[in-house]
Amino acid sequence: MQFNTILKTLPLLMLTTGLASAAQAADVKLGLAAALTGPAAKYGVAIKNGFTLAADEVNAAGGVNGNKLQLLIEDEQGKKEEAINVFKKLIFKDKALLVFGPTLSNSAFAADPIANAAKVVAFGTSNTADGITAMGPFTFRNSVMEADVLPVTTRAAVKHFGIKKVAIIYGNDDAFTKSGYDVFKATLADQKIPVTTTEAYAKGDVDFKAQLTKIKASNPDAIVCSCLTEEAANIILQTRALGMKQPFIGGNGLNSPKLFDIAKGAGDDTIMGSPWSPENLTPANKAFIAAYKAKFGSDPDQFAAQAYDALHVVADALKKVKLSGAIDKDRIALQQALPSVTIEGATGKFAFRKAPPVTGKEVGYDAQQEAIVNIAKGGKFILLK
Ligand code: VAL
Repeated sequence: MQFNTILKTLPLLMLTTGLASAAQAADVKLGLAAALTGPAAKYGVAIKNGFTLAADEVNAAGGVNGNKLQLLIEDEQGKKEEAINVFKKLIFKDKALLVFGPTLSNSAFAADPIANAAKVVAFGTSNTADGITAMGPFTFRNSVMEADVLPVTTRAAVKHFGIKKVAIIYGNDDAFTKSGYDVFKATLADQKIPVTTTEAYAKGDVDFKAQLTKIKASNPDAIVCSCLTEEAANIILQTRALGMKQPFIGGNGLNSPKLFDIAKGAGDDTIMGSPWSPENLTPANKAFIAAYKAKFGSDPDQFAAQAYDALHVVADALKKVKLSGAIDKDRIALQQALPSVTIEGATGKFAFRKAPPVTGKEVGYDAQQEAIVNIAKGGKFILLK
C-alpha cells in the first residue's frame, strides 16, 4: 500500500479497529493553580502533592467513566496578578473543565471572578477567609472557613490554659489574615475574653519587635495570631527572645509543619483548629497517610489532605456527568453535579453547604465539616484532649 493510501484509510482503520473509541475516552483536563514558589509554597507544594496522589489513584483504578484525569498544574506564586494570569491560561487557553486553587484567599478574591464570569468552577482547597464563596455560584471550597474553626479553637484554648485576657497580632494587608482577625475579634467578644492590645504588621515584615514589645507590656495570658506560617514562626521566635512564655492561638495559616521548621520547640503549646489530624485513624485517612509517605517520603499535612479529598470530590461528581465534549456545557454540568457530592475522605465525612445568602447575588458552596483542635508538642501538632 502506498503511504498516501495508508494516510487516507487511517481514519477508517481507526474506526473499525476500535482505536476511535480509545480516542473518545479523552483525558479530563483539571486545572490546578497553586503557589509552588514564594512563601506560600509552604502550603502550595503540599497541595500539589495531595492532588497528584489522588489523581494517580483515580487513574490507576481506570479513571472516571473510562476517562483519565489530567492535572494541568501552574504556579501562581502566591500572588494575585499571577493567580489571574494562571486562571486565564487554564480556562481560556488550556480549556480546563474546572480549576482548583488558588492557594491563598488573597489570590482567590482576585482570580475567582474570572472563573465565575466564564462559568467554570473555581474549587478552593485552602481558602478559609470569609466571603470567598460569595463571589459566585461557580466558587466551591472544601476548606473549612475560619468563621467555623476559630470559635471552637478559642473556646478550647481558653479552657486548656485558663486564659483570662489575650493580645492579638495580625497581618492587615492579606485577605485571610485580616478575615481571621475579624473572626477572632468577634469570637473573643462573644466569649467575653478581653483584648489587652491589638497589633498589626504588613506582608513581608520580618521584624516584629515593636509590636511584641507592646504586647509584652500589656501582659496577656496568650497571644492570638492571625498570620501566615512564616510570619507566625518569626513572631513566635521573637516573642521567646523577649522572654515571653505565652502560648499562641492561631488560624489555618499556622497549620503547616513548616511552622516548626522555623520556630522549632518555641512553637510548643500553640493551639489551632483543623478538620484533619494524622491521629484520626479512619481507614480513608490511614490509607491516605501511608500512600503519601510512600510516594513523597514525608508526612502529609492538612493542605495535602484537603487537596487529596477535593480531587476525590470532583471525581465523584464527574461520575454523574455525561461529558459531551462541548466544554461550556460540560463545565456547567460539573458545577451542577458538585453540590450533592458527599465523601468519606482523609479529612473525614465531607459535604457541601450553600454559602450564606448575599442580596441580589448567586453564591457558591462552603465546606460542611467539624473542626478538631490541635496543640503543638515537641515540634508537631497533636490532638488536644
Ligand atoms: N487558609 C489561608 C488562606 O485562605 C492560607 C493558610 C492558605 O489564605
